[in-house]
Amino acid sequence: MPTVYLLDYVAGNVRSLANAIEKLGYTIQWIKEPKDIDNADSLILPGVGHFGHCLTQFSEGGYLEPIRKHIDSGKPFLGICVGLQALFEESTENPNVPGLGIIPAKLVRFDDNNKSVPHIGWNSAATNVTGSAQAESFYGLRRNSKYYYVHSYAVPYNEGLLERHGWTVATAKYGEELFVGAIGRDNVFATQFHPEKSGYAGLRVLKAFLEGKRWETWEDTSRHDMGQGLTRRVIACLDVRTNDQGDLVVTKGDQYDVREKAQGQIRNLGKPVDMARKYYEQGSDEITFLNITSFRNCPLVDLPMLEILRRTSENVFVPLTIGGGIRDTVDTDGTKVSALEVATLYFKSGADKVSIGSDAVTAAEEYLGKGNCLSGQTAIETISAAYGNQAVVVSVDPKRIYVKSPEETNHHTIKTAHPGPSGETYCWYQCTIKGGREGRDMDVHQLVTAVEAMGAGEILLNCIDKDGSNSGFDLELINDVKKSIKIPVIASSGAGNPAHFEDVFRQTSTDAALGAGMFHRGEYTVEDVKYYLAERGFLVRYFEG
Ligand code: 1PR
Repeated sequence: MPTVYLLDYVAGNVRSLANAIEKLGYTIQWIKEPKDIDNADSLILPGVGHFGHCLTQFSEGGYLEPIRKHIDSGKPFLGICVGLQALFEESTENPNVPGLGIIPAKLVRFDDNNKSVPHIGWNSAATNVTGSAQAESFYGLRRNSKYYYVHSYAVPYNEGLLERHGWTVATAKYGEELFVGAIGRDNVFATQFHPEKSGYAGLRVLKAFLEGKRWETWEDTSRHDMGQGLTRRVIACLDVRTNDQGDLVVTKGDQYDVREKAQGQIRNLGKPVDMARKYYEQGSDEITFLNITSFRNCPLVDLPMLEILRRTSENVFVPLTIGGGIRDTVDTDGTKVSALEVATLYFKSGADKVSIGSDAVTAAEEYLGKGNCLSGQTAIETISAAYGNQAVVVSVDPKRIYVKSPEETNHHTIKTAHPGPSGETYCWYQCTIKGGREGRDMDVHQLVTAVEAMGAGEILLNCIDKDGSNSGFDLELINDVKKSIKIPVIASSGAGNPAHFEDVFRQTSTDAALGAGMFHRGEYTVEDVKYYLAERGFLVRYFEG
């Protein structure tokens, strides 16, 4: 089997890249020290995290010169995400740290005035070579395919500039900003997106690189351009717990109660790995696993959850998020284990993001209690420092509390169009912990602004009142949270049919929407939702198989 050399220099999920390469029939050789690069016929530089951190690690580890030498020798080189960024001159993320300077341009942060940053989701990577039935494909990139991006910094695209230096560029557009999505010249190819997380479209790009197929002619059978830009992200969520027989099953509650009303048994809706694969094939843009009883036991003995991730990531090539029990903990033998170590276990097993619930609330309470002072010690801070903000999702479990007027509470209220049981026209959203069992003296506005300051990269916004109700998302809550923060928001709880997804994308500026029960009960597929949205003018991504 042909061998590919992979440089694992930063903490990150390189497991999924290894899985994707192995799926294509190659074996992986990990580069452990600079001299190993001499043996590499084909070198891949993956990357997540910060530009400065990555370049400093190269430099301190003595990798910079061997990488340059590899590139100069004409042997194939692929850079992914920060691996692409490293090829440029510099980034405003860390202006004092120089890049490799192989490509004459620099990275700047996306403008967050009218859009969320980081840029997370599925976007295009389109070259100018388009149009005819016999199209030329650059490293397997296709005009109508979508690829998974997650980054805050990008190289703005100036038409013709990089081309004059011999580079071929594929672009993507976020808001009004056109940026470099992929770039290549001679033996060098790099993608800002993650091919290993981009479904079949991404595997095709990896395959083209591994087989050295820079240009390929293919039959473009699509009748029209699907449209460029960020697609509407639709996510399937699997709440997982042990049932009364001791098996890990996918379950689903109504307002977080997961027991059948009649027999009192845990609702068993299927097997986690099989269901994740099913949703991947229906076109789910990400899969989220929530270990919903994690607060009762130690995640380190929860090996089946790690096994679920390992097995899922072998065949599911979209981002995987795992939540439940991400916090400092004590193992059954008394060993203290930090939240960062718990997260590392999950990342090594194939997770791309961890989702923090209860611990984020307690950390935010401390942050606010100390006058908005960062400790540097919380799970959010330590994990985002090591793996990047994009790897840390905060899952919020709020409950609606009605009041007659804003003066009745110290909390941030909103005027609601859905009055309370006694006709109250205001409400606030109370944060809860332990799966909604314990309410805290903190509102959602306080929580999301605090965790954004602490380094969270995304908010998974549930709503206990709406969970399992099939009555649509809580649009008022979502709009209120979107106004408070710049990081992306995933709207969750209440989806009962495809029209609810249209409502949430039309009436709020949410960055993604998540459904659970309606998919698990087989009432609609993820593809049904995508078709419905596409018919109404929204840009979506379909599964390519
Ligand atoms: O507190 O860090 O250990 O994390 C625990 C995680 O488990 C949190 O993310 C919390 O939201 C979740 N959780 C805990 N208990 C439950 C429960 O249901 N009893 N599930 C629970 C939360 C909510 C959504 C659900 C949507 C969509 N699940 O993720 O999937 O509401 O449902 P729908 O479309 O069917 O309405 P920690």
